[in-house]
Amino acid sequence: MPSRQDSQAGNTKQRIRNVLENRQMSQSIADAAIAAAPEYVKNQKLKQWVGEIAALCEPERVVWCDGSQEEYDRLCAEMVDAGMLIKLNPEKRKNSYLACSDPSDVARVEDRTYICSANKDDAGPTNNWEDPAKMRKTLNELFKGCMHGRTMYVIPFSMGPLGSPIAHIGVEISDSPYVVTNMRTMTRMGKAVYNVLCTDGEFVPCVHTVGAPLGHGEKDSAWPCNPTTKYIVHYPETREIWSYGSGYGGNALLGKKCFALRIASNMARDEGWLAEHMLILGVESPTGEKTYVAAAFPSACGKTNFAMLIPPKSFDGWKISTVGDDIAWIKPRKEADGTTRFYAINPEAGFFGVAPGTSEKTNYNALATLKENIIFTNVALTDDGDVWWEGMTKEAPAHLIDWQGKDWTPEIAKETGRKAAHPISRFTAPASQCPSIDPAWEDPAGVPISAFIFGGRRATTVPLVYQAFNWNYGVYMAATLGSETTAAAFGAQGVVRRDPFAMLPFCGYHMGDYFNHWLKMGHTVDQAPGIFCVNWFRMNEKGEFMWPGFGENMRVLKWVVDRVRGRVAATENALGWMPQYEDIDWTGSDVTKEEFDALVRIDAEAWKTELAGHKEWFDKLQDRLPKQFMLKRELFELALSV
Ligand code: SAT
Ligand code: MN
Repeated sequence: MPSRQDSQAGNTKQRIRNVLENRQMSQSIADAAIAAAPEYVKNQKLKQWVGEIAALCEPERVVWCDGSQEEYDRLCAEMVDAGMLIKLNPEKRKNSYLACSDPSDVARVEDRTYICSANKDDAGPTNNWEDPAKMRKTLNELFKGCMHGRTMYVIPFSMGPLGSPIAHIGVEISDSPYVVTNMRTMTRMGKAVYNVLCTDGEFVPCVHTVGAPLGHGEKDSAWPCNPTTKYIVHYPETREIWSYGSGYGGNALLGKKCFALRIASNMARDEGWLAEHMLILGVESPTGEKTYVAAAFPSACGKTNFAMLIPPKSFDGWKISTVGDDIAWIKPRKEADGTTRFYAINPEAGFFGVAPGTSEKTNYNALATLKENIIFTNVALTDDGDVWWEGMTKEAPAHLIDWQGKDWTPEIAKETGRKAAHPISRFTAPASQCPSIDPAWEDPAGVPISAFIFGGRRATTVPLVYQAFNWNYGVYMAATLGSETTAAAFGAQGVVRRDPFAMLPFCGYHMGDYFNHWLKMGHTVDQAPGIFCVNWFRMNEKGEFMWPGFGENMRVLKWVVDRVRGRVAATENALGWMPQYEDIDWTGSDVTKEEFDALVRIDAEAWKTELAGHKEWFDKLQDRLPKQFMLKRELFELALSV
C-alpha cells in the first residue's frame, strides 16, 4: 500500500501533468487559430489576441472573414440549412432573409450591461459597474470552452469610411454567423480593413459568444443563446468589449452601441471629439445651399423618420438627405481658411431599424431601402414568402406566421392581442440602398455640422421648437432632455424619464464628466453650432397630437437652418429664442396662428415642475455636475417667475 506521502506526491505530479497538458492543448489551439489567418493579415498583436481567445473559447474551427459576397451568401445558405434563417421569396424580396430569435433574446439587456472602469466613480451613477479584476475572473470562467462545437469567426471592421481620420477599427470575434452577416451590412467589414490595420495599427478588441457550447453530436437550436446568463461588458481604460449569452442586436453586433457609443465616448473624451447617439441629415435649399444638422432623440421619437424626411409638396426644390440614422462621430477640424468647425461621419454602413410602424406613408425612404439584401429579425412571414409587421399596411394579411412561428390571423390578434411582429423587430439594411442617402455620406472628411437638435416626446411643457441662448445653455438643455414613456415600451404612460443627449444607456463614463466634456468642446471650434430643442408630441386637452409631424417637421427644420444662416428672426423669451408664427414657412399648411401659439406656449407652472425635475436629476450626478448648471437652473426659475 503506498504511503500518504507517496499518494500526495502522485497527486501533485498528476496535477502538474494536467496543467502542462492543458497548456499544450491551449497552445496548439492558439497555433491553429493563427495558422488559419490569411497571408494578408500582418498585424501581430491581432494574431496573438485571436490565438489567446481561441485557446480560451476552444471553438471547433476558426474562420477569418474576408467580407466578400461569396462568404455572406455561403453563411446565409448554411444558416438556412440549419433552420436559423428563412430565405424570403426572391421575387418579393431579393437576397433577403428572416431570422426569428429566442423569445428570451429580443432586446438589449441594459441591466446586464456593465462599464468596468478601474474606479467606480468614473462609471457614474447611471451605469452598472463591477470591479474589472472581478469581472475578468467571472468572464474567464464563463468563456472557458464556450465555443465548443462552434465556428469562431474573426470579423475585422471599420467604423466609418476606411482610412477616414474620424474612423476607427475594431475586430469582433464571434461564434454567431448571424453576427457576421449583420456586421457586414452594418459596418465596413472584411479584407480591406487589414490594409488600414497594417502591421501595428490599433483596433478595439470585441469578444462575443452566444454562450451555448454544443456537446458532441448535439443538434444546434434555431437561435442559440444563453437563456439565463448574459453579460455585456466594457473596459473603458483598455478599450475592450466582452459580450456573453445573447445573439441579438446591440448585445451582439458590437460595433454599434458597445463600440461606437460606450467605448468611443471614452476615446472621444480623452482625444477631444464627440461620439453621439445622433442622426445626421443634410438640408438642401432650392439654390443648392447645403446645411448639415445632427439630431438626438430618445427611442420611440421618430428618429429614423426624421433622418429620412420628405418635405411637403409646397417645399419645392428643398431636399433632405440622410448621412446617418443613429450614430455620429464628430471631430473639430481646421479648414483651409483657418477656421475650425465640427465635421461628422456616420460610423455605420447600415440601418438596424425598428420595423413596426414603418410604412410607405410614415417613411417612404425606409421602405424603399428594404427592397433587397435585407436581414429581418422577428417580423412576421407572409404566405407568399415576404415579410409583414404591424403598421406596414392598413389591412393586415389574412394569414401570417408570426415571429414566434405560430399561425396568426387578424381574428386571433383581435382575440388575444398577440402581435405578428415583435414590437421592436428589426431590419438590417445597407445604407447605400436608401433613396435619400447623401452623396457625401462616405466622404472620409465627414460633413460640416451647423446645428444640433434635441427632441423628446412630451405631451406638455416643451414647446415645438426653441433655440438655446448659446452653447452652454444648449448643453444644459440637452443634459436635461426628457421623454415620456410610451405604454408599449415601459408599462406606465406619461412618466418623464431623463435621457440626457439620448445617451443614458450609451455613455461609457460618468454623465457629469460627459456634460463637462460637451461644455469644453464648444471652445474647440470657432463658431459653435446652434443648439435647438424640438417637441413633435405636444397634446391638447383631448389628448390629440397638436402637430402633424413627419414631413411637416420640415417647416421647423427650415427655421433651424435659416437661424444658423442668420436670416430669420426669433423672439427672446425665458427659455431661449423662438419663432413667431410669421417666421415659419406655412405654404401649403393649414396650421393657424392660434394653433401655432398653443404649440409654443410656455406654461410657467408646468416649467416650475419641469425645473424641479431638473434638480432631482442633477442631484443624482451632484459630485461631477458642471457647477454652472445649478446657476442656470436658478436663472430659468427667475426668468419664468417674471
Ligand atoms: O439593439 S440596438 O442596440 O442595436 C438598437 C437599440 O436598441 O437601440
Ligand atoms: Mn439608437
